[in-house]
Amino acid sequence: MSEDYREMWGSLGLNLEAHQGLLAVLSDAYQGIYLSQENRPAAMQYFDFVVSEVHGLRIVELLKAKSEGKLVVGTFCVYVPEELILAVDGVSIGLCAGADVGTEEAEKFMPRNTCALIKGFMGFKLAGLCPYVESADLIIGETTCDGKKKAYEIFDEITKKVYVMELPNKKSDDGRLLWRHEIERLAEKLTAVTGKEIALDRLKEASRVVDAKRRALQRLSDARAHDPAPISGLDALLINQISFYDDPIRFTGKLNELCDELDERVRRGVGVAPKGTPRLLISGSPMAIPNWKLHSIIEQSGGIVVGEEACVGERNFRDLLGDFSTVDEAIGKMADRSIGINCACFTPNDGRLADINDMSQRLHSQGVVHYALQFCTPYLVEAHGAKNSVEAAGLPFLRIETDYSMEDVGQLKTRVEAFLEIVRQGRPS
Ligand code: BJ8
Repeated sequence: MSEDYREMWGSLGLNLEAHQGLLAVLSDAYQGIYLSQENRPAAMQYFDFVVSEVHGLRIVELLKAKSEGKLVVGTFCVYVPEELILAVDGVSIGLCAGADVGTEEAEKFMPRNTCALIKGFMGFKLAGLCPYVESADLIIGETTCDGKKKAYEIFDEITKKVYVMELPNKKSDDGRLLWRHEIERLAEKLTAVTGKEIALDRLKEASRVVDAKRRALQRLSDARAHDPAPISGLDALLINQISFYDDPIRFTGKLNELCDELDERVRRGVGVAPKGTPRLLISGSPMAIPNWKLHSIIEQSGGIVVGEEACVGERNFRDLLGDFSTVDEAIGKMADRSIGINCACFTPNDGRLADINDMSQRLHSQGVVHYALQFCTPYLVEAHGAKNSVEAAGLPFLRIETDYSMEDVGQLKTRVEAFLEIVRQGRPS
């Protein structure tokens, strides 16, 4: 951190000693995992800077926005339409959930067999380690998996800030209608809290900003289809993680600069790993920052990750909202766009199987690693269908179930190395 932010963290009620310890661990991990990579694009410097200021400068910006009367809204899921938050001049931020912190505190409220992501967001709050949750005026939850929806009840008891959107379980006509009503209800809630109506011109501007961000993320994804890959999977994952909490206009500008550099690399045949390096697609549970575990194991074992069929990845940016001429039409489009996301919380969810195979083809992936957090029942169960579908398409498949701890890294590395050998030989596992 370039400045001393202790006063600010203290005023937010963080546990200063524990927070200092967390930042020290993160900085070491970043050094070891990110800064030790070779031949990174020069434009990654901006994203390195953002990470170094994740609990510093960005929080200063959020507090400044609050002092100007803007609403800071924390979210946990890509079903929450960012456009609506921006249309009331709000700031949308993804909340901390990607590290094993405050587990002991979280387990006082949640069963031990709860996924690491849920224990992570509870733990960050309970241990006084998340300046985002403290800065947020409103936290939007959703009825996705059972763990999350029940955790939000307790999270609201603790923070008094949670508003929950009801997501259907099925993509039926009734399900779509329910979801459309939920988006209308969220619009009313945002208007009630801010006193600002959702006006067409503001919504159009918000949509332009969010779609531009999605387009830049699509460019990044397209660049990864090349061999040699112009950027590591680790760096691409980091950019996707940052897309949830950086200022969207600045982020889009910087990402487009990076993509220009990647296009140039592709033209010159420059890669971060030699041409012919085994290419893997990851599919499954989201990887919130600073969860870099699986990408780092794969890339340190001689493979390269070329895409993420995940919410911190393709599901977040694949579809644009596009143009509309009334607020009502925009709300209908928001409902259709987000319900097109193939999260394992839906049944049936065959669209996800098609997405995995489409991405594998487009990104020239030679194998699929299915990643599910321990106790994440929706994704753990869907691994069965994903395996059948990927193998039927002729690609090898590896199923990983893990958490945020480092205890199984050795074992995972052995399995990934064996899988990469299978991929090199070009045969299904
Ligand atoms: S749209 S994936 S962001 S719900 S890892 S908490 S599913 S037990 S996060 Fe998700 Fe929205 Fe779906 Fe995406 Fe539950 Fe699994 Fe934990 Fe999870």
